[in-house]
Amino acid sequence: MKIGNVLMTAALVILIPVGLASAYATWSSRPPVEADTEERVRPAKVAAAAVPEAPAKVTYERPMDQLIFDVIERPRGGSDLFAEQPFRVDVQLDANGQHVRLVEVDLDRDGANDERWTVLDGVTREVSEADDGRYDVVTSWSADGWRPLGVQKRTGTPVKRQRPTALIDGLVLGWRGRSLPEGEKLDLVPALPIGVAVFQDEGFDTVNRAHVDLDRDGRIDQIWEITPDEIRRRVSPDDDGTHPQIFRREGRDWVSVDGEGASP
Ligand SMILES: [Ca+2]
Ligand SMILES: [Ca+2]
Repeated sequence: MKIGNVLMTAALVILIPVGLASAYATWSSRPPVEADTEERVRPAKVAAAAVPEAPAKVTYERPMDQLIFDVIERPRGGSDLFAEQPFRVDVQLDANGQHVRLVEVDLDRDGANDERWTVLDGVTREVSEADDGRYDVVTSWSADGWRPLGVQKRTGTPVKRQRPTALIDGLVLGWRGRSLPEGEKLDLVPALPIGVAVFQDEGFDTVNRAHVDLDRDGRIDQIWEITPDEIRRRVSPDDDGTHPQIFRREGRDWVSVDGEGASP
C-alpha cells in the first residue's frame, strides 16, 4: 500500500464520523416540531384576546320591537312583513329606498293601526290608545326603551275596526304569492282563537289554498282558493262541513259569486 493511500484512508476514517456527528448535532439542535407549533399559536391567542367585547345587547320590551328594529337596520319595505305574527307591520321606505321612514303597526289585525313609527334622526312612536287609527300618546326610542314624550291632540283618520274578517284576510293574503316548499303550514298563529292553515298543492309554485276554522272545533268554516287571477272563499255558514256560499275578492271587498249569502 502506498503511503498516500494510507493517509487518505486515515483521513476518511477520521472525517466521516466527524461529519456525521456534526450533521447530527445540527439536526438535533433544531427545535422540536411541537415547540415550533406552540410558537406560532401563541401570538394568535394574544391577538384574539385583544378584540374588544361586543356592546351589551339591547333587551326589547316586546319581541315585535326587535323585529321592527332589525328591519330599520337592514331596510326593507312592504305590507304585512311578518304575515305569520298576530300583529301586522307595514313599512314604507324613503324615495331612494335606502331608509325606513314610516312603520305602521296593527297589534290585533283589526284593520285599525295601533302605532305609527316615524324614523328620522331617531324613532318617534305615536300610539292610538283607543285603537281607532287616531294617535294621541307619543313616545321616542332611547337606549332604555320607549320614553314618554307626552300626549298630543289626536291626529289621524278614525278607522272602523273590523273583526275577525280583517284579521283572517291579513293572515291569508300575507301568504299570497309566497312559496311553501313543505306544502302546508297547519296553524299559522297558534296563539289566536282562529285556526288558519295554508297549503301549496301539487302543480302550484305558491300558496294556493287556505283553511280557516273560526272556532277551532276541527270543522273548516272557510276554504280559500288562490290563483294569480282570483281569490275565492267558500263559506260554511253553519260550520257543518259543507261550504255552499262562494265569494270572490274584489279590491278589499268580498262579492257573492252566486248572488246568495251576505258577505262575511
Ligand atoms: Ca288594531
Ligand atoms: Ca269551525
